[in-house]
Amino acid sequence: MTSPYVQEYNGLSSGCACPLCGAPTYEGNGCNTCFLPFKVIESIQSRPDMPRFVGVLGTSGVGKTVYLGMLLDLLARGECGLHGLARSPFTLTLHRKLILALERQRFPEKTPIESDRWDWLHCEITAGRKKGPYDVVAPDVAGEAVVGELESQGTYKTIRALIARCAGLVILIDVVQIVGDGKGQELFAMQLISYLDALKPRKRNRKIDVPVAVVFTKTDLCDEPIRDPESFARANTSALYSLCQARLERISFYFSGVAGSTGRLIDRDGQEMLVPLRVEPRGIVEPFAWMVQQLR
Ligand SMILES: Nc1nc2c(ncn2[C@@H]2O[C@H](COP(=O)(O)OP(=O)(O)OP(=O)(O)O)[C@@H](O)[C@H]2O)c(=O)[nH]1
Ligand SMILES: [Mg+2]
Repeated sequence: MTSPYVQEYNGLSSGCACPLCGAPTYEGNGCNTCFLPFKVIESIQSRPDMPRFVGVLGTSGVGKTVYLGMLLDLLARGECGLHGLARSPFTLTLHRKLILALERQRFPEKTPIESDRWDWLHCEITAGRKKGPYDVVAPDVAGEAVVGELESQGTYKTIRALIARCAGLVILIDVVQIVGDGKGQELFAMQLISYLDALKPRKRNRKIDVPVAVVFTKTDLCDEPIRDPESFARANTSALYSLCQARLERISFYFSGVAGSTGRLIDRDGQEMLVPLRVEPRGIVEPFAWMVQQLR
């Protein structure tokens, strides 16, 4: 049986429209415009309804891979009233990479910059009785690609297409850098919101309707527990906070942490490495749960 989705996009005889950017694609190939891999197109086409694309974005080293891998683990078990069922084997690759790394008391490898090497997730999400189930698709992108696209638009077409198309956005911010008085993380998040603003068509003077969750990561490394993320954002990232209030219709602030305790190892080359000694995920599902509740 052909799914309604395929029929809808079968205007072209040789293939279908790319579910991410809308450009024509050809049978058996990924998208030549935004580089959405064929396996993702195929997985989406096998489903009856169009998925929601979600962006989980942040600079390199902010914790995207760790966050997404742990999110998949918790969703598979069912947390915060959310259940996630992997809809494709490639979803399990991202999940497995994190779990295998944590089992060895390591963090996963950094994500390669080439978009054809990114892992993707495609999950069916059930959020209680009121909503769903519906599908969510998200890539685990490299931070350099996000920064590169913000700095030179059109350089990383997958990132551009994702920001233009996303139904929801999770922006990760490294809390250690914020507490250390660095402005880079805040400026990155502001640039990303401005880019979203530029790409999302809407009526004049209206705020951006896409729900945005701002997540301060690695809170396990903070000396002081942070109790109220919104007050923390207002006090420590005031320019970002004001921009969010001015431009976003739906915004919420969160904290997350995956490691319960960490240690520092020095390898043979004298390189220092942070390793997780204990795994104690906190605040992983909450931002995602808020965001999927907002998705229309
Ligand atoms: N303490 C602590 N450290 C973390 C946590 N998450 C990530 N880290 C550290 O941050 C590093 C980078 O995490 P990744 O998830 O690989 O970061 P990323 O955003 O995917 O980075 P790119 O792949 O380069 O874009 C890890 O190797 C850890 O050292 C966390 O929850 N707690
Ligand atoms: Mg990564």
